[in-house]
Formats: sequence, C-alpha cells, structure tokens
Amino acid sequence: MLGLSLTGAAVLPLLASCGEAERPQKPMNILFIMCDDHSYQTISAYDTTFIRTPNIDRIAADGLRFTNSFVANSISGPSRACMLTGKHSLANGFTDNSSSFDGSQQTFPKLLQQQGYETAVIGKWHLTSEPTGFNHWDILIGQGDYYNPTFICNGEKVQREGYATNVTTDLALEWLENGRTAEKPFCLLLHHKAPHRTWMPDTCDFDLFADSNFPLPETFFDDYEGRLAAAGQRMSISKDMDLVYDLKMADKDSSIHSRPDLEEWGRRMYSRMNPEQKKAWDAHYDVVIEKFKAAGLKGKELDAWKFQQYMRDYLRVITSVDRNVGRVLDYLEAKGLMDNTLIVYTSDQGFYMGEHGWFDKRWMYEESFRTPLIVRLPGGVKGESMEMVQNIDYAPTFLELAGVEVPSDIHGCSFLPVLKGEEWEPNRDGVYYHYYEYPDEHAVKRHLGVRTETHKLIHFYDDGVWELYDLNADKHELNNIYGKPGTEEVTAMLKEKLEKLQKQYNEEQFIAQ
Ligand code: SGN
Ligand code: CA
Repeated sequence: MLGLSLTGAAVLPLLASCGEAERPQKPMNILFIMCDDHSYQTISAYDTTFIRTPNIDRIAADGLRFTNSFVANSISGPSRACMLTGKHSLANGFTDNSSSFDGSQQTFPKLLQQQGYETAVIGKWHLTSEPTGFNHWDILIGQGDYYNPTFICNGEKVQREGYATNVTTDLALEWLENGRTAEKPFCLLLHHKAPHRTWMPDTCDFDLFADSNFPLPETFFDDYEGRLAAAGQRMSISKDMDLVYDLKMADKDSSIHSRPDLEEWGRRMYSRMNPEQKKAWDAHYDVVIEKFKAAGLKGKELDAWKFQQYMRDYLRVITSVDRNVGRVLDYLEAKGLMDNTLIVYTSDQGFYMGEHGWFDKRWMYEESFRTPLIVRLPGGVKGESMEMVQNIDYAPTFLELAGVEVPSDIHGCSFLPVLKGEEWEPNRDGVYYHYYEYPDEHAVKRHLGVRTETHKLIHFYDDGVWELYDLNADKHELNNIYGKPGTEEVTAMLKEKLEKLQKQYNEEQFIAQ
C-alpha cells in the first residue's frame, strides 16, 4: 500500500467518476512544466503583442493565470533551488549559478516520495550536483544544447539525436507511458532548455515570423537616468548582443566578426548539428546574412534590426515549446489523466524582450522579477489571479495538494486556496527578492528588495544605492523616487517591511545599517 493520506479537501477529486463512487481515487498527479527564460510577454494568455501560444493557452483556458507571479532570485540555478526547497537562496545554499546544490537537504520531491509518489525530472536541471529525491532522472548537462544534446540518464551519459525540446518531450512521454508505476501518483518535472540563449530554432520553424515587424518596446532607448546599476549593466541588445553568436550572422567568407570567444562558441554549437540539420540551417541563415550585409545598417537602424532578429529566433523557439506542450496535453487527454493531474506551466524567471534595451534577466525590475505561472487544478477556478505569489510557494502548494504536512522551515506559502477560489492569507507582507551573482558577464550588481502591490524598494547594497518605484504611476520603473520629497513615509514603511522579511528568512546579515 502507498500509505497515502486521503483525507481533506487537498486531495481532489476524492471520488472516481463512472459509478466508482465507493472507491477513493489516488492523490492528484503533478505535472510541472518549466521553461528556461520564457517571458510572460510571449505567452498569448498574457499578452498577444508578439505571438500566439495556443497550447499553453489551453492550460490557461481551464486554469488560473497568475499576473503577479514572482521569483525569489531571477536566475536559473537559484530559481530552481528555491522551487525545490520552498526556501530563499541563502537558506537553501544555492545563491548563484556557480553554486552546487546540497542534495541532502529537504525538497518537495523527497517529501512526495515519502507519501507514495513516483517522481521524475526530465530536461534542464542546472544544479551541478546529481538529482536526489527522484525515482527517475534524465537531465541535460549544465545549460544543455539545442541540437543533439547529451543527457545524463540516472547517472549514464547518453547523446540523443534531435532538437532538445522535442527530445525532452519524447523522454517525458516515454516515462509517462512506460517508465512509471501506473498505480502510483506521479510528480513529473518536465523542464525545457528552451528558450535560453542563443535561441536556436528547430529546423521546421525557420520560416516563421520572417516578415514580421515587431513593435520596439517603449523603453528600448532607455538612458538609465537615476538608475546607477542599470547604467552599468552588460545586457544591451545594442552593445552586448553578438552578431555571430546570438544573431547567427556567421557568413561563409568570414567577413562578419564579433567577440572572438563568442564566435568560437557559435561555431561549436553549429558543429553539433548533423549534415541534414546544417543544410536546413544554412539554407535559412545564409539568405538572412546576405540581406544583412547588403543593407549596411548602422546606429539605431542596426539596433532595431538586432531586436527584430532576436525576436524572430526567440519566438520560433517558443513555437516549438508550445507545440510540444500540446503533445503532452494531447497525451494526458488521450489517457484520461486530465481530471487527476495538476498542471503547472512556468519559467525559471522572466526575460527582457527589449525593454530598457535589454535581453537576459537578473533584475528586480518587473520583466525579470515576474515570471509566467499558469496552473490548472481539475475542479479549480479559472481565469486570472492578482495574488502576489512567488516560486518558493510551489513546494508547499504541491505538498498540500498531496496531503503532506508542510514542514515549518519552508519559507513559501501554499496557494492551493487560491486555486480553489478560497480566501488566501499568505505568511508575509510583501514579496522579498535577493540576487547575488556579481561579478558576471552581464554585470548586474547584487541587490535585494521588497515589492508590495503598489511600490518597490530595491537596495544595491555593495554601492549603498537605493531605488524606489511607484508602480501605479510609473509602470516601466523609469523614475527612481528614492529620497525625493514626499516619499519619506512610504520609504519608512517599505524599509520596515523589508527588515521584517529579512528576519523571517534569516537574512539578518543583509539588513541595512
Ligand atoms: C549563460 C548565458 C548568459 C545567461 C546565463 C544564465 N551566456 O551564461 O547570457 O545570463 O547563462 O542564464 S551563454 O553565452 O552561455 O548563452 S540562466 O538562465 O541559465 O541562469
Ligand atoms: Ca533561466
């Protein structure tokens, strides 16, 4: 027997349909789909400016779309560690991408296993140490590759032919069909590499968006006035997005050059492809390269071209993600699993689609602090939620759903009541954020802060610089009003909230003196 607790509203639905009213069903399965760097701006359930994502929207149509969904630390490894543990970065020990996850600590997959769940992680892992708490794991190495990626499957290296998003989905479907024990509830972490830099599309998607002309974000030519850290960053589409590496302008007579190390990396990624993939790649990019060379763009025209080219590839990669999400949903439908599976779609953080002139993430500014979160609970509410949830809340939500008592050392707060349309009292007043990775290639200074429904206070503590934004009056966060007359009261109130949260999360050492 599974030793499962089947009491309480947490286990939905309790009764089987089709006249099996006497026999309680097993607890809800959990399918946790996560992409890497997928912006909410490029999911049509959130925003239709750039793309339609009909399959991700299928989850939203039958579930809840969180508008105010935040991460605790906007970068891959740390974000994943926050999700697994339900704890902020300092407490879980994985503060930046150079860390190694201490796999001996408590995680939600381990607690689910103890409750009788079968657990698996397939795709991007990015936590350096080997996964623990999983019956099955098949992970990409580090960032993983788009073409013919190498995985580590339960400890064994395996290279697999094909495009990462398709291959990862194949592996997930194979595990669902033949790998798991059908009698047990499952928890599957299906974590894609896509759409991480350098946004390499699948060969079948090259023709998409070829004639699109995307609107430049209002803040594309931001001058960073009043924001010292933003002015010092290195993630600008204009200055830092590489023609050869990021935008694939490696011409055959080598007349276009960029940063030598990045050119080398670009060549390495190309060399991973098989002859057929290379042929399709060349047939597409060679034409774009010739047009680009003939145009001889400079200055703002060149910047705008880079933005268009970036968006085209990024959106092609998203198209493949969406198609593969559709394959998984079709499978669940065909197998009758939709009524007994919680489906989550999210990203490890948000991403800049040219806002402030940027790509990448890391900042506590909205585009990277917010992350898409769509959750379909069978029998749960549908529509949009404005509750301020955070990725440390996923673990306690899954645990409550499974009927596991949430350990008291978990920082996050289960939002299962929100999914059921009930009142929600989170265990915090405001959302806390802390980013640690400096120095780094994108030169984002360490910072922490608190966000409420109306304001955001950020402390770049290595430089003793504060920023304050009124989110209602200044949705693009262009006007830092810290220290301006009239802000004394709101600043004091936010500093108090910040200090309280730092104490709650045992981060006293970072309290500003
Ligand atoms: C790589 C990327 C960076 C990116 C980090 C972190 N460079 O280093 O642009 O910020 O990953 O991304 S790349 O040349 O290797 O593409 S994360 O989402 O995995 O944390
Ligand atoms: Ca990421």
